[in-house]
Amino acid sequence: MAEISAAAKLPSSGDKLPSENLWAGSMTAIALLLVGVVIYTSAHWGFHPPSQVETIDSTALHTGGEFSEANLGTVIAPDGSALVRVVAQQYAFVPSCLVVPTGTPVTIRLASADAVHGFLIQGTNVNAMVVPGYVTTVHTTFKDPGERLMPCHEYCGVGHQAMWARVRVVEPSSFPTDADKQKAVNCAS
Ligand SMILES: [Cu+2]
Repeated sequence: MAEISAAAKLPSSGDKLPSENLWAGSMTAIALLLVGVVIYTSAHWGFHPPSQVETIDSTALHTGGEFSEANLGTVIAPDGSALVRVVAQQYAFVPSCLVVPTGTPVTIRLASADAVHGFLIQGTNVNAMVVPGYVTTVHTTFKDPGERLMPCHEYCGVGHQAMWARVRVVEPSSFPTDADKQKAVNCAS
């Protein structure tokens, strides 16, 4: 009785308890599931991190260049695709209501005038950060007409919760055009 040492009661080093096997197996399954989700969302839904590293002077957006006031909003390129330019600033997106056509490739370019912001468009693959000093470019296509919310999802200061825009998706036939085609359009056009 007294001869049984404490060490003899422990399982030998090669043994695994059933609970250990269960734990290792379920952790492996969860890790594989997460990898699968990443592959599925990137391949099927087109979720990709914005890979373009394009710099801009965030302190001078209002003084001219690509993100000057007349350029903010949507322009239709000669090939029919849409290009949307937006400035994110504390605590609004400019313009606050974007208009885009259905069934058309849309490129959205954002620049921040101050802090780090983020944006997503409900029901689409659009979800990115807007970092001062860089231009964020995302691509999408809107299938159905309607209105979608575009909130800022990166805490950017005390007014963050009020920072959101709307995206109005319309049939190409009812897309607004600027009379002299000099200015980008938005919901108010
Ligand atoms: Cu913000």
